[in-house]
Amino acid sequence: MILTVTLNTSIDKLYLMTGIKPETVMRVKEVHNTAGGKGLNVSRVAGKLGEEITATGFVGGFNGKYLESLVDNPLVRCAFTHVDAETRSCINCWDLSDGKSTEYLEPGAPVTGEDVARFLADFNRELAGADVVTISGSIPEGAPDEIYNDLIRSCRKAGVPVLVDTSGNRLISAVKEKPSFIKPNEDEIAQLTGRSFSGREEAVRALIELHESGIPYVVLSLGAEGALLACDMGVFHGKPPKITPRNTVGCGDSMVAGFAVGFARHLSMAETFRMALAVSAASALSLFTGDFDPADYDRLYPEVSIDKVY
Ligand code: TA6
Repeated sequence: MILTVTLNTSIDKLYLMTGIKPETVMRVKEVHNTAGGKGLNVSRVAGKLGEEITATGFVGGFNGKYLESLVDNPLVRCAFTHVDAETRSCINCWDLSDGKSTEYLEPGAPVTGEDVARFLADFNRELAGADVVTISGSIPEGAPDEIYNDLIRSCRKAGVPVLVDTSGNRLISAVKEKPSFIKPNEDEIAQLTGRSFSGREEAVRALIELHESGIPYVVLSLGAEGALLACDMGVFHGKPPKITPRNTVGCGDSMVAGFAVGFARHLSMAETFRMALAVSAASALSLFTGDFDPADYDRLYPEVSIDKVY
């Protein structure tokens, strides 16, 4: 079972419009609502890959109940901590005329210290049955800045691999606890190593430095160019075949889902990396965040190239 943590869940609203113009009144052609927040995207994709998921985090108010009703994969069990604060919405405005999208991420309503204590009790109860844990996204106001550090320490004490996909100071702080997997962007790698880098060679060196600091798997996403993975066996460049993406929002979450499933199934590094890249590329072909067509995944999986670069 993969235990996912989404402290800042969201009703993700995809607005399809044509020719978005500022300072005008725009009519939205289509609205698609999904249970969102990065960890919910991870949950949906990992569930669609066939793994049993327990989804945890905060949900609250009418939006919280609506979010749970949107979780429709029987493999994904909702084990959220219910709070009074209304779950936020995140809006992705998609312009059909040029395929460009702009996201508006609400901060998330504040949670109380009592809410946090209940979540930690819920998390530690579910951790007992977990094979892998993923921790994704931002945290709502009221949650301690170090909460991810506490969760990582609990996972390490329980001997459960923990994948962390967050950003900024939370990632910088979480790395101190040596999680099993991180997926920093270039700016975060520069913050973590204390120096900026340019070019593939310097990126490889920075990933090796982070790996050697005690993080078993360090991934740098390269977008359409795939990703670099630093691990005990060296540094690998994985690249999916060229595709024409429809919606890249949530592709990073899909990549995390692929790694989590690979870890849960004790697959080899190569199979895990291939799965992560294929499902991330397949999710870019879906209009909906945190979704993919299994036929796309099956077609892309053998086409992924993985080369050892160090
Ligand atoms: O990565 C896409 C996404 O998960 C959206 O679905 C939206 O929920 C947003 O990110 C949330 O990001 P945050 O960093 O606030 O958790």
